[in-house]
Amino acid sequence: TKWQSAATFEDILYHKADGMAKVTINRPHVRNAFRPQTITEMIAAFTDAREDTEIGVVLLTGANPAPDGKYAFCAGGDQKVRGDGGYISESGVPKLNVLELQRLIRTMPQPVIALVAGYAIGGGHVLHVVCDLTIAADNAIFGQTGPMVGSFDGGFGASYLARLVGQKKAREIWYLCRQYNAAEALEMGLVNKVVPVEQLETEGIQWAQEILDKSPLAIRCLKSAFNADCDGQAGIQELAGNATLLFYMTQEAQEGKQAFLEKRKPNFRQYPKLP
Ligand code: 2NE
Repeated sequence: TKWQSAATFEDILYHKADGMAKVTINRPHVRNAFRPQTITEMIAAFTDAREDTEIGVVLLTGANPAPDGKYAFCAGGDQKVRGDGGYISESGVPKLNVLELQRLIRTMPQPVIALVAGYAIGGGHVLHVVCDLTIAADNAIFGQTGPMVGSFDGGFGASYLARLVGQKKAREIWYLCRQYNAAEALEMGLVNKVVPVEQLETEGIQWAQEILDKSPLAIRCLKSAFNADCDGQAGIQELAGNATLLFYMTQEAQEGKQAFLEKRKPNFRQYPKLP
């Protein structure tokens, strides 16, 4: 795969190739922990990928290994810039914009695959949780730390995690703040597959290319259908948005628009009332 840089950022790398976009958190000196700027850049990259009609799958990963040889997907919010009202941005404003990024990953039409090598911890763990699929390297380590460091994610980080691994396991993960290895993560249904670390990207590309061979509208509708089961009215809105998109492609819907533009009464009687 010949990755081409798609934009230049400070905290992330953003590449595209063969129908795929790849977002790489690039702060290995802090185990790829994110500051507000990191999240702002990730939102820009994911928004670009969502709008790009050539992109069918997005890979999310961390830059590895760090100079000390250790691997990390993401160690969550950068505790060095955490202030009283959230994480302090360069402009001095506290914000938790990672929740907006979670919603973007969750609701964008294309599947997002997390490629996790090393630590996926805290808010970094929640990022892989909200991705559609997760492929783990054999050195991956998963866990939440919130109750240890005075934080928690009671949104997707709690409720969707419980959908993945069950209520008892999700409560264990949050209440005890233990770390789990790749085999344990696979067993509890937290990840889709475990591969040797040097094969992680190759495996992710293989999965992405298999998805890209499938009907994009079918994949899009399935993603929103899976979300609709968990996401309440917002999930139904997403699924319904796809129904509207498909309806706009029919002659019946186009008759309504055409009649309005031609200042005539629409002739909807010509269309079959399917059983
Ligand atoms: C990830 C972990 C377990 C790795 O441990 P280890 O021993 O491999 O590395 P070490 O020495 O702890 O870390 C290496 C360098 O990265 C920094 C460290 O401070 C250290 O730098 P120096 O102090 O040597 O200069 N680093 C690592 N994680 C960082 C972080 N999150 N913020 C700032 N610097 C960090 C170990 O590093 C660890 O436990 N990290 C902290 C994990 C954590 O508690 N994250 C925050 C959870 S809360 C959250 O993410 C959140 C939320 O709950 C709700 C909304 C939004 C965010």
